[in-house]
Amino acid sequence: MTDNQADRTARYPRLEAINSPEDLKALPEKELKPLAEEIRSFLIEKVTEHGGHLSSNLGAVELTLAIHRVFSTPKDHLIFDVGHQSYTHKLITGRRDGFDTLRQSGGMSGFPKRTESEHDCFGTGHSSTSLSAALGFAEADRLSESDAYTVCVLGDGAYTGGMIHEALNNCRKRLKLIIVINENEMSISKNIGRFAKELSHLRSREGYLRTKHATSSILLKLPLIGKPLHRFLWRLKTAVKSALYGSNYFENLGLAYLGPVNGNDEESVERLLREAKKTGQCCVIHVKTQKGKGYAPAEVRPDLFHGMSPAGKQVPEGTSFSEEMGLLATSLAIKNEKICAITAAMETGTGLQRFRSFHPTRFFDVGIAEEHAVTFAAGLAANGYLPIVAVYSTFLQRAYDNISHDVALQNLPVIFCVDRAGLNASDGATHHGIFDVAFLSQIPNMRIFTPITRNGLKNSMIAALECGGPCAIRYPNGYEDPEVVEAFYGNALPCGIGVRNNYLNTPTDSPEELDAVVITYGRVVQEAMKAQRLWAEQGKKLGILLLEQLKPYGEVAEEILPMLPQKSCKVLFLEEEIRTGGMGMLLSEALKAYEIMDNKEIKLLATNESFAVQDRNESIYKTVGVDCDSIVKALI
Ligand SMILES: Cc1ncc(C[n+]2csc(CCOP(=O)(O)OP(=O)(O)O)c2C)c(N)n1
Repeated sequence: MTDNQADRTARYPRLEAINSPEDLKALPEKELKPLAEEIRSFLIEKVTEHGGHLSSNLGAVELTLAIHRVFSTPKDHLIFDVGHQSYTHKLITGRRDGFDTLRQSGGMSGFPKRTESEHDCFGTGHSSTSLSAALGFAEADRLSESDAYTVCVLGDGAYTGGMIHEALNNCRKRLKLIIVINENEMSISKNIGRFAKELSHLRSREGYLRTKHATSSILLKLPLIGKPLHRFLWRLKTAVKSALYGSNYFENLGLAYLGPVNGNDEESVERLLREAKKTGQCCVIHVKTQKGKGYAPAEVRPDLFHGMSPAGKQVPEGTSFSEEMGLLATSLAIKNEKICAITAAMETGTGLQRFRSFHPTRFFDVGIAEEHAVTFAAGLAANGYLPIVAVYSTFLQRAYDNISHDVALQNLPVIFCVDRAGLNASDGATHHGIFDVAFLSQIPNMRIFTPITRNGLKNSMIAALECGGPCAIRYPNGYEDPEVVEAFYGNALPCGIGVRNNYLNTPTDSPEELDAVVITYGRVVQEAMKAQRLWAEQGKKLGILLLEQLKPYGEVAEEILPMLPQKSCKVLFLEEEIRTGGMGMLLSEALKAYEIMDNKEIKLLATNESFAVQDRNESIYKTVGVDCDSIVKALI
């Protein structure tokens, strides 16, 4: 046993003895509370060190223990919505050591992953998918006459997503499906909207199902009068219950509803789950938990500990792109009363807090509902307003048809502020923003801006507001790089947006001095600059063209022409996005129409053709093949 292991065994004796759900099932009841405490301490230690989701995991400890004591994965199927609360599940299913590599290159994912464990039957990361998937599992089990159960766990935030309600609409009573709704009154920030209110109003009916089950079986056994009497009592009970409690959404859909119970009390949850299992039918279990439980700072401000960075990560001084967007939108909206801002449950992440305080009537948090956010914006725009939809690149994916059919087809002036564009290292495949350029490029009428400085962001916002049609402004997570500002803008911060270069600094400089040109946009320009320095050491001159706008590609191509050498040379199109349908393909195509390109050798360097993996910030460019070395190699 290593010192490390010995230390862990001393501090987490119960947890160290749990290597599978069977070990948990064998644990005496009185050991569960101390085990939950050990799990919390372990999670706090590991997540504060490596980063990850903390508050949601601390809230879901007892709930997860109860599920694993009542059901048996992998035979039974357990699906976590978003999956950011699945750490206890990972601990119980033999992945304790994985917490030392959490969210790192080649390490354990922060989300459930089919390739990671047989206990992760379905991968998640984006919200509100769990119930549709669970329904698929349950129907498949019905078809194959399996007696396996499917349990899905979703938060009251996920419950605001339309897919959950589409799936509820399809739920059938006779499925071995348990839907656990974990209400903690929080999405990332405070949960809002009608669904959240309705959930919190649902009143306790503990024991109801047990009584109903027992009464039903007795009545139905009575000859002749059994069935009609059962029907009569059922109607009477529904009427009385409705009068007492108001109507219950789930019961109105024909599903059994149990709860709410304290989800941080393992015994209560376990009892409810066993009751639900006994019915053999589809049940909704409602639990209430405390987000951040057991860690005082997270109990007070669960939003601040929703997602944590690894210990020691330096946060640069200044204003992040998200904050800058929020500030710009707020000040532009003071002058222009038509500007509105919309977020899909990501107010803080997208920097819109100040907008909400200054312009509360023009701020809309629609819940985790990106499709709705976009079409809602289309409605506002069609009725004379100027909506800004601030959304992470990866979450915008699900609103593709809304952007195309509702916004672009009608050429409506909606501004998409596409945050976290590009690679987002440690969250992994589900969170990289590497598809937006490709999918937005296919949409007619759409303009795409790609600022990489705060000034560029401001100019893009102004241009977008003026253009009168749909625009996407995409920018990465984080802060502007002073070296990029220095190299491409010097002291003069230009108005307008366009193509910037860092090789025509004086009137006597000429593109003819260049040995090759890199055309790029976004944060990956930093890798091109490294390659430029490397080339300079060898006496070779690499020119970089930094694009602040991509689409319309024809306009951008025309702007580029005077900056290209007439002579024969290599031109490398570099992007941290997916290659197919991206800038490299489309802009090189547009440029090929000009004679100047006839003697150029075109190279494309982009994220290789797959879902990029999770990694450290420092190594992700190398992993996906768009780092400095790959650039140099491509130019040989
Ligand atoms: C489609 C989509 N939009 C946004 C997010 C970002 N996100 C991650 S967790 C979360 C809140 C989830 O709240 P809830 O389901 O109540 O779970 P809790 O964290 O409260 O346990 C959000 C908005 C996401 N994962 N997927």
